[in-house]
Amino acid sequence: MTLSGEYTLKPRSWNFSHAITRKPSEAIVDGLRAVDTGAPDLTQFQRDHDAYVQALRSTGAHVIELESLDAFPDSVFVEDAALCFREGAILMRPGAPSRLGEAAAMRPALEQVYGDVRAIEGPGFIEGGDILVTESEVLVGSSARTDTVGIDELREQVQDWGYTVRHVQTPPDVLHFKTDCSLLDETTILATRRLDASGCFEGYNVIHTADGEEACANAIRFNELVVMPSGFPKTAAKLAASGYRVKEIGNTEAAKLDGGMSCLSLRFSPQ
Ligand code: CIR
Repeated sequence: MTLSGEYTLKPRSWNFSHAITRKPSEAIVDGLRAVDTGAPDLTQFQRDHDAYVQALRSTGAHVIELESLDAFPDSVFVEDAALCFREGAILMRPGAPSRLGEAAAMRPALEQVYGDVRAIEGPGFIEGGDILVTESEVLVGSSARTDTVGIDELREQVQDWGYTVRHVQTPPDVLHFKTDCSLLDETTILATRRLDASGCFEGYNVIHTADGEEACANAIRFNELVVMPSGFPKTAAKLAASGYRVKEIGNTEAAKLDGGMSCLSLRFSPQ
């Protein structure tokens, strides 16, 4: 409370009390990838994953680390299996057949923290990586994994919680909408020029990834930190110069499977 007696509400789009992660499994070598650049090294993956969890915890958040799931090689990328709001959580319906079962596997963890856990029932598909929740709206990109029917069902499911869903396009040959963008604060987005050129961020301030560093567009704003993959110095410097506190995390192994910083966690503050 301020001296004048007003409550200062923290922006819900980047202030989080909780996160859920899942440990990488030995099966990670069978994870999906657009281009095969070699199998990820589990030991390095685990090291980077530990550093990621530590970074989230350093902000004071409670991080629930789930055990690895050998039946689902891509299950370390928890973001695709669910979408969390203050009011409740929604299990997604991943468009990749090998990932469909990850949604149900996430239910028990979400029921520990939420009284209201819903699910996309289908027939459409939708993955969390295609969803950017800003302070004012929920942007969902159509992609090879997310279709119009899935987006329409999400819209219906979140209507009574007061969220507005806007259907946008993930660029062709890009895995997910958030492969190319991240939320930095209530009004600012980090995006590649190719995605920004689609016009989907009209009304927002957009900071572009530096030329040649498009692969770092997938970052997260988590409390006071902007967590981004290491190895992208020009974009990191741009963000620091704009006043963000940047924390770099190794991402070489997840990147072999087209994964980045947002994919590795569900971030939320249950009411
Ligand atoms: C996949 O293709 O589904 C995984 N190998 C990578 C998922 C990355 N998730 C994300 O961007 N949210």
